Amino acid sequence: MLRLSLFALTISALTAVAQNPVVQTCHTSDPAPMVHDGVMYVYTGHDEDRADFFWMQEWRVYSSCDMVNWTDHGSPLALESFSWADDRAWASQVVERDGKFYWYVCAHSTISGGMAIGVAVGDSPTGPFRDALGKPLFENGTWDHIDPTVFIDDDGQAWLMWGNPRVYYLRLNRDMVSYQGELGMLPMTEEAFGGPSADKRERGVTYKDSYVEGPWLTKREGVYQLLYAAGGVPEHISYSTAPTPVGPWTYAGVVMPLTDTNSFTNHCGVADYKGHSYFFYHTGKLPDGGGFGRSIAIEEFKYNADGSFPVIMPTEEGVDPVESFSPYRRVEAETMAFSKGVKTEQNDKRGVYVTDIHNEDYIKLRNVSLSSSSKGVFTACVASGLRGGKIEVRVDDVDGDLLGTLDVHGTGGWERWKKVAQRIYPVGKA
Ligand code: FUB
Repeated sequence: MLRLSLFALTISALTAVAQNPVVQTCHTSDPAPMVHDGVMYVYTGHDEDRADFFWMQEWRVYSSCDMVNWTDHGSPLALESFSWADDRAWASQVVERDGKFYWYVCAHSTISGGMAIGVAVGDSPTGPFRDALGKPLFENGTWDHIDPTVFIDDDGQAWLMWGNPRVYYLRLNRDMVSYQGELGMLPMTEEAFGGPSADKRERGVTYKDSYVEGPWLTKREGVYQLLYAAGGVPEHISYSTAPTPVGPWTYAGVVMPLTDTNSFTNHCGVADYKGHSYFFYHTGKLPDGGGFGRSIAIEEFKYNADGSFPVIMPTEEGVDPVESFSPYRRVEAETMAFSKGVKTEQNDKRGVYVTDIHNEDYIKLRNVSLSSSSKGVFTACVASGLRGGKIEVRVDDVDGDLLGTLDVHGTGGWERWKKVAQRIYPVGKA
């Protein structure tokens, strides 16, 4: 059994197969993408293993430069980061302004006894983050206050929206941690959302659709778009459009229809990156997944000519790489296109590392630009409190050509890290 901290030269040039779910080392939910400095980040919730409710305790962040190989940055924000929060680390979103990163969350508040909207601030997209206020940004004792989405408009006005089963909003001040004016609420009408919100629907009446939760506010070609989980349980994703953030909103149709994703919730985020448009959502599709064990997934899509959303279906294949992956540099071991068996953990000394490595487990990197002729050296930082093991580097498949084998001996403890290196040979020469 091993722990791995970094690969200095790494693995394979594997070709396309399943890319969804994006993370296999734990359950991730409620994805919120953010592009910063040429990097795609996705902020997620964390469903506990074998949970029977959304007993969620922390938020996580992953990053990628090619959309298929994702680096796990661990959990820089958790319930403990907020003195007032004790439960339900539910959906969140991060935005950058003036060099600072604002992470809007919702959690159960010990102050009001309801759900509250909070905000953490950090100097980098991966933290560290701290509670910006030491108290919720908004709460009033009800359970409606979940799933914040944040959007900075072209005129500099930042909008915060959230809610289940109604959509609330606030105009944020430039400091991003205070607001002006009163709490607003969108009219939850049939015209705006295809039907009234779940609590107002009449029995026996068929509606086109209805807003439930998980709003994502964005703007395209001057039109505001609000995507959201819709239709009750199970949820699909729909959207509405408006000429201003406060409306009037008009129902615009279904974006991701109901299919068998093994999750009765869905929650989306949208981002453009390197000339492509991406739809982030979640399913229950890990082998041990389900309604309380969700996993983020991504689909690429193209907007219709008029800027409207096409219908986007969940797939296992997910997205293609947008550029190749160079292994000739330091690559964190917790960078993966896909993995089997392994987990990630973090501590203050080591940061994030790969652990729980057993025979036949693997980590796959995709679209790796391996030189077909040159030799290299594969270096890993490892720890093993037992006898250690072997790390094989293979191309294209777990049974593909062997490039080299790194022998890892016991290092004398699970926290005793050691660098080990092995020459890597061109394909067919190991
Ligand atoms: O993750 C907990 C809750 O489930 C979120 O806040 C909702 O959007 C739904 O995905």
